[in-house]
Amino acid sequence: MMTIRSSLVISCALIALALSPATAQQVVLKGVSATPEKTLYARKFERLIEEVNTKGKGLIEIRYLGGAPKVMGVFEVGRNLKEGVVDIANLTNGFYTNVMPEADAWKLLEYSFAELRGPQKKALDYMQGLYRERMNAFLLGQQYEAHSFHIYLNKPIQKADLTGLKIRVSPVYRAMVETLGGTAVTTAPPDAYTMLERGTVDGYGWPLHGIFDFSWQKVTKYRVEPPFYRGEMSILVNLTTWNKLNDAQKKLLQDAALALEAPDADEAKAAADERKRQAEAGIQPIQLPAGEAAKWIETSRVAGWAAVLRASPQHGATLKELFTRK
Ligand code: 173
Repeated sequence: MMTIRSSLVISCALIALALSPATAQQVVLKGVSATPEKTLYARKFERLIEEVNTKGKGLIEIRYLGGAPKVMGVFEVGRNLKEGVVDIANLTNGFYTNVMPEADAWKLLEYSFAELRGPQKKALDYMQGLYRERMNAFLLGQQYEAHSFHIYLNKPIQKADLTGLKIRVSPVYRAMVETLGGTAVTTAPPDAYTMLERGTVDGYGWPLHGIFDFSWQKVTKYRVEPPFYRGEMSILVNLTTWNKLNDAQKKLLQDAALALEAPDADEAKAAADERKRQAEAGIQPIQLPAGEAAKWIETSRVAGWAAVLRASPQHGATLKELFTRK
């Protein structure tokens, strides 16, 4: 039988528990994706939100405001994260170079996410320092590392040469397109459809995956092979918000994000399926001849690093050192 004394001990323990920070009122974070809701490059982030909200009941909730450009401009997401208007964001490097020019270097990284978490941790630590300094942010995790980029065109090319062509870009492709003689036009992804339809641009840069989300197959004739660079979508948290979280809240977010860094097991098949799906939709691959293909890749790399060094004389050389294999 429970004595008065033991029930008193239990009541005191319950009161203490209720007052401890771990059970303080749950935190609500405002979340935004820089890619439109329910598109490929928003989906993993949306899954993370569901998981955190399910497992974190009473502890933490991510209130999903939706994706850009519906809820805010694509190139505003990084700035809004920095200013704390947004607490957690899903965005790729090319969308926030206006806040952190060095983010552009992610596309040139020659290591896997797993290596960044292990033997190449100093590269990740260096970037965390820049996130802190430039945008008051913490990089929670990255996704889609096996995804690389293509130039899609409506006029055929035979060489690594974009002279006379106007290409929709995000900052990811700008240096490459310009070095190959093309004219780069920066737009938010959903704007590309009308521009292609009207012939305002002759093509665009985009990863292999995801063009069907925007119906671009209807206004695209060619996809140039080979792919170049390396994709990533980062999940960033405003650092002031992050620092206010308790250990349990941090762990829940961190574990969910790290789970997304694991490579997709069926990536090679998914890439083959996507090429087939594009072919069936009428998009022809342009296979550049070997020498031109090599020039295509080399130009992307050389022009990419030159742009990083130009944008960040202070950190560019260190990033090149940390990001490339010897
Ligand atoms: O807008 C883009 O073409 C771009 O840079 C990008 C990067 C990763 C995923 C989707 C788009």
